[in-house]
Amino acid sequence: MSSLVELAQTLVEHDNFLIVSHEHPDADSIGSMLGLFHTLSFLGKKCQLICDDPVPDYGWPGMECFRTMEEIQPFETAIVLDCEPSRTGKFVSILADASFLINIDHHQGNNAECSYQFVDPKQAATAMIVYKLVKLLGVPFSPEIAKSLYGGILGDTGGFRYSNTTYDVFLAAAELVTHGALPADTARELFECKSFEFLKILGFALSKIQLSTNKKIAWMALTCQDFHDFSVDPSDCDQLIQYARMVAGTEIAILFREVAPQEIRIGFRSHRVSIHTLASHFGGGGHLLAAGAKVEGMALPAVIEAVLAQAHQVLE
Ligand SMILES: [Mn+2]
Repeated sequence: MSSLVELAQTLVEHDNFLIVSHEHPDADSIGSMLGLFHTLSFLGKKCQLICDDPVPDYGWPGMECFRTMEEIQPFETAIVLDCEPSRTGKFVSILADASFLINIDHHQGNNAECSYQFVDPKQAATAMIVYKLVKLLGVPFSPEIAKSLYGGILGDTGGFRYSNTTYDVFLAAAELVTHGALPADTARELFECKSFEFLKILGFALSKIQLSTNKKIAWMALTCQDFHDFSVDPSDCDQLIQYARMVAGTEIAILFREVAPQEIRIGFRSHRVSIHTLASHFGGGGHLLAAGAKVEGMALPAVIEAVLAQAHQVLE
């Protein structure tokens, strides 16, 4: 049974870290990576931050330290944050070189094989776990650490709106604000600063939103051609699902993105019904009320049909 104290001890005992997270990093993966990077650096540890996808330009301290696959220097200990190691894309092979592999996550069902694993699905964000680690390690919250972790928590709680927004989350956020996190700036960076192209495709997606006959499922589907027409990267459009989720009276929201022919990314959101099993049915995973999957080898209309049929079963 792993504990946070043991995890803190494990970090102290190791050095020369490589920190990595999932593909298409979100606010929590970036915030927890940066927060841990600043913390380990404070402890005098050698540390590399790695990401091969474009990192959203939130302007948080340390973002300039991200390196690509080609720039990786020799390392000893790898830390995978906010996902299981198999979801790190092209870094999977690099992680095999680590003499010690640590996995820190809050996703339900993560039971990956590694040297040391700490998974707590009760935590609202991986940044919450890192926040607790920082305290256990006795590292003072610098503005750099505070801003990064606050951003991660704000991202995964949807701006303190989702059901994972607990008393603990508010306490952590308050402490981070004391140490330099900036609520208004971070909220704007995460939720209110969209590219012109994104707003155009949002308008298009809203005009195409669909509702099941029982009015319980709202979904949106965008094709490769749509992304091309609007000059938007499909990876930058995962937030569209927030809008499908707003339809009054619905239980489940689904976003289909055809990122390449016969490669469909599916996002699921729910207000109450667990959609975790729905996502795992299609090879994905996530949380009880927010999950995702990727289906390959099927065309978009067939995927939509299969997923909607399964979603109706979940509601029965
Ligand atoms: Mn997360």
